[in-house]
Formats: sequence, C-alpha cells, structure tokens
Amino acid sequence: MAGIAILGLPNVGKTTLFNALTGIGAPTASHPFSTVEPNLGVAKVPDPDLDRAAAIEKSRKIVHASLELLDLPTMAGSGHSGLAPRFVGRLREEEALVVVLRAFEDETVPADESGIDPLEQAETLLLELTLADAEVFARRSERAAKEAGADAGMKRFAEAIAKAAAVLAGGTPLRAMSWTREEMGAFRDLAPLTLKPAVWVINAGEDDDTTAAAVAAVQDLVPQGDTVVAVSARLEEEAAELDPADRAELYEGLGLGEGALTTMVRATYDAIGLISFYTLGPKEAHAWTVRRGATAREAAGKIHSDLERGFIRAEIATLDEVMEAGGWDARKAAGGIRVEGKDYVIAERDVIVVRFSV
Ligand SMILES: Nc1nc2c(ncn2[C@@H]2O[C@H](COP(=O)(O)OP(=O)(O)OP(=O)(O)O)[C@@H](O)[C@H]2O)c(=O)[nH]1
Ligand SMILES: [Mg+2]
Repeated sequence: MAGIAILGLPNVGKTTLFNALTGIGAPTASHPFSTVEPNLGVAKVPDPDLDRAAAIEKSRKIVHASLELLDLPTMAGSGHSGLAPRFVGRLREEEALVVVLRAFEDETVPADESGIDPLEQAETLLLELTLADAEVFARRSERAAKEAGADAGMKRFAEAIAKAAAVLAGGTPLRAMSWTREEMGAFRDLAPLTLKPAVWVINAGEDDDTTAAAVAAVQDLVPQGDTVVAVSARLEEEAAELDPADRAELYEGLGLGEGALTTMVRATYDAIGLISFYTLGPKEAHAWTVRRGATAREAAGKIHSDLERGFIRAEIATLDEVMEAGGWDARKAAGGIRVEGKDYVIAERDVIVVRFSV
C-alpha cells in the first residue's frame, strides 16, 4: 500500500486531518507538540462510482482502494520547526507528502510556532525539506568523489550527486529542475524528500474569504506538479463521525460538493501516479490500485499471483459502460466486452475479468 506522510509546523491541525482521513480518533490538543509518537492509519480513497457500481451489481461487500497515512510529531527547539530530525528517515520511506499549512484563526489554539500565513509556512517547510536533502547529498557527494578517484566507473554517479548537492545548497528543491533518467537513478538510494510529490493542504477557517488567494499563492511557490487544496480539518473531522447520508447533507448545506477530503485524497493518489481498476460481482465490488502504465498481467497479479502466473486474457469494459448497461452481465450480453492480452495497458476505471489457468 502506498505510504503518505503528513507534516507541517506545530499545532496546525495535522492530527485532526489524520483523524478525518482515517476515522481514527488520535488525540489532538490545543497546544503544540501534542503528538509525540507517530500515528499510523489507513485512509479509504473515496470513490462514489464504486459504491454506485456495487449497488447495480448487488455486491455484498465493497472494498475501496486505500492509502497508508503517517502523522508525524514535530519537535520543539530542534531548529527544525516542521521536521523532527528523529523522523526524517521515516519520511524518506514514504511515497508522497501531505503538508498541512495553517490558515485558521482561533484564539484558543496558539499559532506561535506557525503563524496563520500559509505561504510563509510553505516557504519554511520547502526550505527545511531542501536543507534536509542538501545535508544528505553533500555528505554523499564527498564520499562519491573519493570513490570516483579510485574507480573511474563511479565518475558519472559522482557528478550527478555533486550537481544535485549544489542545486540543493542553493535552496532549490530537486523537483524544481529536470533530471535525466541516469541522474534520477543516482539519486534513488538517497530517497530525496524534494523529489517526492506533495499535496499542500491549507487548513482554513470555515468562512475565510482569503482562501482562494492563499491557494493561488502557494501553488505559485511549490514545484510544478504539486497540488494545493483547502480544507477545514476540524469540520472534516466532525463530518467523518457522521453516517454517509448526514455527511452528504452537511456538505451540501455548506456548498462543499463531495467534500474537500475526497478532492485531497484523489489528488494524492494522482500525484503518486496511481490509478484504480475494478472487479465487480455479487460477492464483492473491489477497487484495486496499480501504477499508471501497468499491464493487464501486472494488474491480474494485484488480485492474485495465480492470475498473473496463469494469465490467458482479460475481458474489459469501462466502469461507465458497465453502469450504463446496468451491470457487467448485461454489458456482456450486449457484446460490449473487449478482450485484451497480457501487454494491454490498464486504463483508469477499467473493469476487468481475468481468464487464467494454472
Ligand atoms: N478552529 C479550528 N481549530 C482547528 C482546526 N483544525 C484543527 N484545529 C484545532 O487545533 C488544535 C491542534 O490540532 P492538532 O490536530 O492537534 O494539530 P497538530 O498539527 O497535530 O499539532 P502537533 O501534533 O501538536 O504539532 C486542536 O485543538 C484542533 O481541534 C480548524 O480547522 N479550525
Ligand atoms: Mg499532532
């Protein structure tokens, strides 16, 4: 399962957002540094169409795609307001970052560490991430130079690391530049934080009319390809405790559509380059996760290794086609199912039946 780390300055609503996404009631507090150990949980990737398809197929069980979330503590007096050095290693293992920026005003929740200017916090955090990488690359570069002296085969590797170290030392995140495949290969083992896709979440007050401007300003600052969204974490935490019908009503009343969390989780999923494909039946309606570009055979392997090993062919229709027809069987009866081989590249929203023999 793809892992996502939540980070941000102290007391900005990280754990509140984590609770909203996972439904876990991890303790939050109105004072900073309230989280001392990481919280780990699973967030369902919202997918209203999966629910609808399940209703059409009369599936007894629905399985959503999911993301693994890690809510990290911040640390006082470390000189790193957003990144506790103790947890930077954990951060490197994750596939993407969710960075929480505080915009909400609340006298009962001190903002001494963060302020309530999201752009300023984004600058601070981007710089901290960049400096954390700069440190690692400077060290590796020194060693690589020595290695290249003894082994000419290491020369290009050393050059790539030195180039990145210089970029980082200048305060530029690696994502802001373009790198060759070979250079990216050289960076891989160092798991640079500034190469990870990030979703920047502005935790806004419920009726703040400066939010749109803040989103635009942060979008302007962060590396291209990163997403910026605004949510009210506290509202979402409360909404997460309601049953789905009441929640939909609340969102509708507030003009929030399907809710900011849906937008946020989807953006994160997209940022990591993941897509969902589906299997549908009376037993189960299931959303599966693969990387964009995965083949039918790899997709089959997500469902079961036997399906990958004994793959013969895949029968495929899009989720919309299936729903319009009133279900998979109806679509099939109408002759609307494609047959694809093992190298077929799975598309977002494909519904698939794998024929196999082992
Ligand atoms: N008014 C308001 N309060 C919020 C909002 N989001 C979070 N809070 C409150 O802010 C306080 C801090 O929230 P946490 O989720 O504990 O913040 P955190 O970033 O995890 O804090 P640390 O782990 O201590 O760094 C809590 O009292 C939350 O209820 C919001 O959108 N509006
Ligand atoms: Mg916390």
